[in-house]
Amino acid sequence: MARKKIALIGAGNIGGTLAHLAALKNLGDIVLFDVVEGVPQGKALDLSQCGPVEGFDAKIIGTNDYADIAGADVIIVTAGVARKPGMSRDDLLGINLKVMKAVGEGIAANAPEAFVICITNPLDAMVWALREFSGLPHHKVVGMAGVLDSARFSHFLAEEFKVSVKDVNSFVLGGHGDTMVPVLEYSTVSGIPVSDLIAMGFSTQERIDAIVQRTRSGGGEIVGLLKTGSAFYAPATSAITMAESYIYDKKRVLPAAAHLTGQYGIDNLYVGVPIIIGKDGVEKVIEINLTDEAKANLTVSVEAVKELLVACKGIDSSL
Ligand code: TXD
Repeated sequence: MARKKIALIGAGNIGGTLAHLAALKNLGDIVLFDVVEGVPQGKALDLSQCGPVEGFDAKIIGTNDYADIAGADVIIVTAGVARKPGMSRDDLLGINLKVMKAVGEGIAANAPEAFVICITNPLDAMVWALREFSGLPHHKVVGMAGVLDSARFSHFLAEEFKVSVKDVNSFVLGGHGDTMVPVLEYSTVSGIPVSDLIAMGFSTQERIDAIVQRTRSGGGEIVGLLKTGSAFYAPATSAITMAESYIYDKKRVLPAAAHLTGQYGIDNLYVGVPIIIGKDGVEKVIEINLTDEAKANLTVSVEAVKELLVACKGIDSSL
């Protein structure tokens, strides 16, 4: 069986980490694309030289030519500009919208059968725009944020409860931004709801509220520390998990920005919800019951995504 082909559009911090992980996990041959000359080629050569040590046979090439992504099975998009301290995700809108146009056209011309995972911020608007520009079916274009946001939430909860992170299962819905919705009702430790753990004295409501807030600003906390860029290890791991679910038809239930057609009362928007990812891409959007509070939070989050789309349409009249 021929090896899968993974194309990574954007060879920056996340792109390079994605290539490393994809090679270590033997997901397939890897093409690193970037507009900057030399960087994808240099990273590809460096990564290829891990092969003899790690024992992977993946072919890794760097390129500035979209023709090289031809026939890719999975494409992960990180192209664009990352947040600098003091810059909101939305400030990135104008710059990254233009990038999505170029990327969307490159994908449409060279790899229209691919499963596309968008990571570029502001995520919910960029994944929508990328889908529009590429013209791919909605179920083949998805945004990565929920897996990362949930991982951050789970990490903080595991630290708080002093339990293995392996046993923590948490859910974050809504847009990837300050309005994201960590859903406590579906967050558990080996099936035990957070509210029960609070009742048992593992934590207090105040401390959990603070964790919810820290999760919401989890990206900003790292930007503030790094000063020259944003998080990249956990974002890359999260996207690779989604790619694996597609490649191996795992049918994992993962929170991700998916195109909604009436679910949760939301139409024609990309919003973070639980989905099943399998060989057909987004195979199902799962509609969970939400408390009134979570519903209200989701509405705020959706309004923020809508505002971004209005701004996108203002910038590019073809949208
Ligand atoms: O949860 C999430 N979705 C995110 C999103 C979590 C963390 C970071 N998130 C966003 O991912 C971040 O705000 C950025 O928009 C992307 C990529 O982050 P990364 O840290 O990898 O940024 P870099 O290191 O700046 O890399 C971006 C690369 C860089 O090499 C540019 O030269 C390249 O993108 N770039 C392009 N590549 C191809 N085509 C075009 N047009 C292009 N423009 C820039």
